[in-house]
Amino acid sequence: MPKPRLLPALVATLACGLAHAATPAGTPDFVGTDAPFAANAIYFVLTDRFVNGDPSNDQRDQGGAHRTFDIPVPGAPPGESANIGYLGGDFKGVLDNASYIRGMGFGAVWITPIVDNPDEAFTGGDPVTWGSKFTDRGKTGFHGYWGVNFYKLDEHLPSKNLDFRQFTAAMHQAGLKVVQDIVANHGSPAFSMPVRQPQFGQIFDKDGKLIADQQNLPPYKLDPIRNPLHRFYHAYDDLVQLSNNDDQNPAVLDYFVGAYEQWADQGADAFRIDTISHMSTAFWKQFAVRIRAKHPGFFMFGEAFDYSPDNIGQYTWPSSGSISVLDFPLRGRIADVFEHPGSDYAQLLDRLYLTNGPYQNPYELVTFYDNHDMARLNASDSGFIDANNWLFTARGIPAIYYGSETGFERGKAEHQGNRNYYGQQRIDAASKSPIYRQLKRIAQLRENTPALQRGLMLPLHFAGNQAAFYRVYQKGDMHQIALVLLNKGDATAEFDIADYLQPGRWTPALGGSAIDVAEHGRLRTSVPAHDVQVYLLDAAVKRVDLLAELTRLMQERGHPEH
Ligand SMILES: [Ca+2]
Ligand SMILES: [Ca+2]
Ligand SMILES: [Ca+2]
Repeated sequence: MPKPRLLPALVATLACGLAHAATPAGTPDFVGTDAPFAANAIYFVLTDRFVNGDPSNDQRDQGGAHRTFDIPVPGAPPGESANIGYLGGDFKGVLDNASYIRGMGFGAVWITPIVDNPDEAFTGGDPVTWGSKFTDRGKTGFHGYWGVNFYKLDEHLPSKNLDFRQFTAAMHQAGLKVVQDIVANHGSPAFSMPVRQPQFGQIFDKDGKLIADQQNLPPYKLDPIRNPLHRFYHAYDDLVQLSNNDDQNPAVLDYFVGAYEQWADQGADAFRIDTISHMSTAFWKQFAVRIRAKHPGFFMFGEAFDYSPDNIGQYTWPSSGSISVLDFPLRGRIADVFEHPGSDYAQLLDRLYLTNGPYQNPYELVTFYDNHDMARLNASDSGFIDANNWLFTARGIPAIYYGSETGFERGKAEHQGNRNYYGQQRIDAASKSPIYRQLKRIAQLRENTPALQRGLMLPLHFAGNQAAFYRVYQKGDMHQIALVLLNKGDATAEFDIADYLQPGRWTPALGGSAIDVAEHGRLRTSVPAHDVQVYLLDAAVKRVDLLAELTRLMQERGHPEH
């Protein structure tokens, strides 16, 4: 994992929020992660579907017979819609709402791939119908995952005086980091077209020269030995009709290292790696080493779309490049718990892997409940509020998909509204949503509470509608103990905490009265329905059994073989 380093912002937070003096020498470190990026919560936008900030880059006439703008999915039930064309969202739309995102308590924005995608709708594959999966006929690269030139911005994104470098600089100015979504596994759909289309199945280099071309051939008909334009690809398929980049070919590695180094040089702060499990760990190891040679500690997390922790854990190991992953296994349980009011918090416990787990460092996983490739969380407003209260207090780096702050298109999968256009009007009205108000409260709390961002997690009580746990950050002369109490029930819940409870004055971070806890005392309090309370004790850990338990958590954190 990236070398420990404290961000100036975190140091400032720690300086004003935490006790410094009176820490005895030799105080042990209790740290979930020191990766600076873990201080941020992530807001994920599908750029084309967030806000159209500049109609002049919409390319509404693009594509000729295979036009690309505004293509509704056929077969929508009354009152519903989905779209597979471009809808105009761009860098300016994201930047115009930087203060909205920042104000909600997020420190980073994950944007979909920025590289050039084909300028026509795809004519091969299977037809897109309402709710269909793995269908691409008639679809465009509005999502950005069909790259043809990975060194070039797609023309729908920038505006005058707002190229990528200017975009990242302005985002940084607004207090937001930029997570760039990157693809190396595939280019665009490459075969099954009735008539060959320009750009599809082709890849161009930095100078615009054609370096790979599948020529509309099925993969098994590729001839990499004799045809240099076929050498970029495997002669077997991978995902639908997408070209399958040859991860054994050093030229492929060079091409993508060069491209993504270029974007990192232009201000990307972190990478989200698409389809990481569709390429070898040897490829990613070399990729990560080369990116970090120029950008030390560069944070990356991969999408291995797999609910098995044993399958996805390997990507986080140093032998695979120390790349974190999206926490799919926990996501499955989060949906089970927060979509179903009668559920039990204990279902989350065995997907945390706080000790001797499959991950190099479970505290660096990116946690989430839905995204663009699955149905959005199908929960009530209360369910969303409860899910957010969990995500922003438990271990991991929370990522929220655009629109979730208002329950936008809840329960909807791709081709059913999942990726619909959000727009300025909904953003301007977001504060009317109870989900938004509670999300903002808990996200801002995480932003101001190092223990919630990066502290060790010690579960106390997970049962029915209640969960209680500590988060502890202690390093050098900085220390903070947080006690998190969650209630996802419809009635007020009583908490009576005694385990590992250190004496002192515990301050409620979300309002209420401080509680003085005596030696071997208890902390009794109530938490309203669908709410959270966090008590903070800004003190070094002194209680003997708490010291012992945190020492064990620290020693057994991560994968036992590393
Ligand atoms: Ca636009
Ligand atoms: Ca394009
Ligand atoms: Ca592949």
